[in-house]
Amino acid sequence: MNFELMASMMCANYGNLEKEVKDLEAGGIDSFHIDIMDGRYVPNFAMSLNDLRYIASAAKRPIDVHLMIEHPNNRIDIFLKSLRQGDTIYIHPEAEYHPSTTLQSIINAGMIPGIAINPGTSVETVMEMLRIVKKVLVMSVNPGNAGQMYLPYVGKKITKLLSLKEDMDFEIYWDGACSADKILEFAPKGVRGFVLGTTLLFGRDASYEETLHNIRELKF
Ligand code: S6P
Ligand code: MG
Repeated sequence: MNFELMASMMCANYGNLEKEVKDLEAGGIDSFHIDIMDGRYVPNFAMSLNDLRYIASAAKRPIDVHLMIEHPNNRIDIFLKSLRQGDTIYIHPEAEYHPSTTLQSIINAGMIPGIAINPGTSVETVMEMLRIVKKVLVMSVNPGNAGQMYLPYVGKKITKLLSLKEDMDFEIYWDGACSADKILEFAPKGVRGFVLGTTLLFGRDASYEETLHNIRELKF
């Protein structure tokens, strides 16, 4: 089965970030998920611009930036300059007055545009943006922290998005409390990728290579 695995780098060991990047790449990670927070849109400060730049310089695989900041359009150039063509930027539509303008800036810079949808945000309220973006990051926890519990009501929203993705030409990605049973259930249904954090990848006895291999083989 073809699905992508992303590493949630706010869960990585900051004591040796370069080794983390190398080990994850050697283990077969598809991309690095960078959670940028401003302490306003979400009540936390996870990663910052310098973390993003460092990981982008150390990594060969693509970067996915998940912007949990107010009015990303005010600062989008800074992020665009720190990335390579083909990297992804997700914005939260609620955090922006004119999210389609921000998405257009991302497209014009040669990056992949995405939106992140909070658990309490309906598909209907982002419907027009589904025509613009290539990726939809479905939050299955409220944004702001790693290590939270899965919110089961999000499952219905994924079903709705799965029914729209072909016609509207986007792929669905999962972010939050991603466990083995979620991959087993949703990868066959067409969810394209999964952000892995404390639930499945980090802080375990197994090496990244072993864990990622087992996930790809669906050996849980
Ligand atoms: C949450 C953030 C996520 C987390 C991820 C961590 O605000 O957007 O990307 O880092 O959910 O994974 P886990 O398995 O600890 O929930
Ligand atoms: Mg995230």
